[in-house]
Order: sequence, then structure tokens, then C-alpha cells
Amino acid sequence: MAQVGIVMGSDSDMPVMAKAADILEELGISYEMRIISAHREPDEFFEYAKTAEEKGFKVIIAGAGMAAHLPGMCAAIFPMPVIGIPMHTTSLGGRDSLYSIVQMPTGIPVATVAINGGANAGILAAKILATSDSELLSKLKAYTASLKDGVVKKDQHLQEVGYKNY
Ligand code: RP5
Repeated sequence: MAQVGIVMGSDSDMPVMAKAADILEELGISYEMRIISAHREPDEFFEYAKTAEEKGFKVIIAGAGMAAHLPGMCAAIFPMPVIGIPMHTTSLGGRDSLYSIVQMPTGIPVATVAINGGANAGILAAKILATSDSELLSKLKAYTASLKDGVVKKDQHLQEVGYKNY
């Protein structure tokens, strides 16, 4: 059984959604990834959202662009957390996606990450699961420590070579 459902409105969203999947794989979290359009195939979408709980999902990561109703409609049906990823768009720079996903009515929240924030969506899903999984929590603490180490190494390199040779 997959712990996380990853769903996107189109295959054009894949480069961003892949970053969420990469994080889940790195942390050993099982997931199912689907392309389902709430607008172009509403019946398939409803079947997906209505069966998500019985499939064992604890979190859904939903990404969409433009009039991005997929995450909000997942949240309307699925009773556990939904994380929304607004896609960057050429026409409105992703503000259309962002506003569509983040401005949910009271009672139906979508935890919205930044435009194209695929990696953070994966990390947030892991953090939600880690509230009841101490082994996963340890992995997340190690991941956070590795971020710090990365910055420390960059600063050390800067001090060694100076900014002109960085
Ligand atoms: C949305 O429309 C998708 O999530 C995608 O971000 C956007 C464009 O879809 P395509 O026209 O590339 O299929 O439903």
C-alpha cells in the first residue's frame, strides 16, 4: 500500500512533481503517481479521490497549473492532508495556479507550497508522516543536518578562494 498519492493534472507538470517523488524515494516512503485531470476527465478524478483513503494514502500531493482545481477538489473529498503545488505558467507566472490552490474556503484547507515547489511538497508530506514514525523522523533530522553541512562547506570554500574565484 502506498502512503502518499502524487497526482498531477497533466504530464507537463512532471518535472516539478518528480522532485516530490525524488524526496519520497530518498526517505523510503512509498507512493503512487498518477496523471488525472479534474477538468478533462471528471469521472476518473472522482473515482481517484473517493478511493484514495481505502488505498491507504495518508497524504496526497496534488500539482496543477492555471485554473488549478485538482488540489482543492482532492481536499474536498479526501479526509487527510492535501499538499498543493502551483505550477509556473507562461501567461501569468503561476499566480493563477497559486491563487487557485491557496485561496480555499474555510473547512477545506490545502497546504500550499511555493510555485514549482515540488521538493518542499515531498518534504512536507514526509514531515506529516513522521509525526507517527520515529524512524522517518530520524531520517528527516539527518536530511536537515545535511542542508546545514552544505552551506558550511560553501562558506568554507568562499573563505579559501575568495569571491572572485568562487
Ligand atoms: C492543468 O493545466 C495542468 O495541471 C497543467 O499544469 C496545465 C496545462 O496542461 P496541458 O495543457 O499542458 O496538458 O490542468
